[in-house]
Amino acid sequence: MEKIVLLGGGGHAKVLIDLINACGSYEIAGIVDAQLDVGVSVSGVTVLGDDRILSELYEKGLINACIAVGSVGDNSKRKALYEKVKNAGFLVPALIHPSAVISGKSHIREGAQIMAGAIVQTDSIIGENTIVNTGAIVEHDCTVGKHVHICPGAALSGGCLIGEGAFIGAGATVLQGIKIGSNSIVSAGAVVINDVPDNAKVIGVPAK
Ligand code: JB2
Repeated sequence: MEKIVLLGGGGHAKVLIDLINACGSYEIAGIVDAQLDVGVSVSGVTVLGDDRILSELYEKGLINACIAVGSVGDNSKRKALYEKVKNAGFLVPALIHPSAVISGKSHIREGAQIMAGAIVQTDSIIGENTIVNTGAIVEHDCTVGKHVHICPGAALSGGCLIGEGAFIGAGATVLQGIKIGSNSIVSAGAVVINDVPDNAKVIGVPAK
C-alpha cells in the first residue's frame, strides 16, 4: 500500500486519519506538525518532526501528502501548505470518505477532502485542496474553487459559484445560483440569498 504523510496533527487531522483508515487506500506514515513534539501519538499516528523534514521524507520515497491543517474562517494557511508541498514535488491525492455520496458526473480535484456523509451532486466541481466537511451538501452544477472550506452541515443549492479561499460556515445555506466571492466568509447558520463580493463577511438570516 502507498504511504502518505499528514501536515498537521490537530482536530482536522484526527478526522482525516479516520477517513484514510476507512478508505484503506493509504498507509499513514506519520505526521509533520509545527508544534507537536516528535514521537507524540495522534489517533495512533506518530509525529515525525516539523515541515523541515518534508524534503528528507520525499527523498526517501514518501511522495504523497495530505493537508491536515483545517481552518476556521481563514484558508490561507491551508493554501500556503498545499503550494509548499506541491512545489516540493509531492502528490496530494483527493480523499473521499466511503460514506460520502459523490455523483459519477462530478469532478473532484487534487487534494480535495470529502468527509463522512457529505454529498456532491451531478456536474459539480470541487476545487483543489477544498474541504467538503462532514455532512455538507453541494448540489448540482456548483463550481467550488480552490482552498475553500464548506463546513459541517452547510448546504450549497444548485448552480452556486464559490470563489477561491471562501469559507462557508457550519450549517449555512446558500440559495441556488448564488456567487460567493474569493476569500469571503459566510458565518455559521447564515442563509445567503444575494451574491457576496470578494473579501466580504456576511452573517444572519437573510445574510448581510
Ligand atoms: O505550518 C504548519 C502548521 N501550522 C499549524 N505546518 C504543519 N506541519 N503543521 C502546522 N500546524 C499544526 O496544525 C498545529 O501545530 C496544530 O497541531 C495543528 C492544528 O490543530 P488544531 O486542532 O488547532 O486545528 P485544526 O486545523 O486541526 O482543526 C480546526 O479546523 C477543523 C476544520 C478545528 O477548529 C476543528 O474543530 C475543525 N473541525
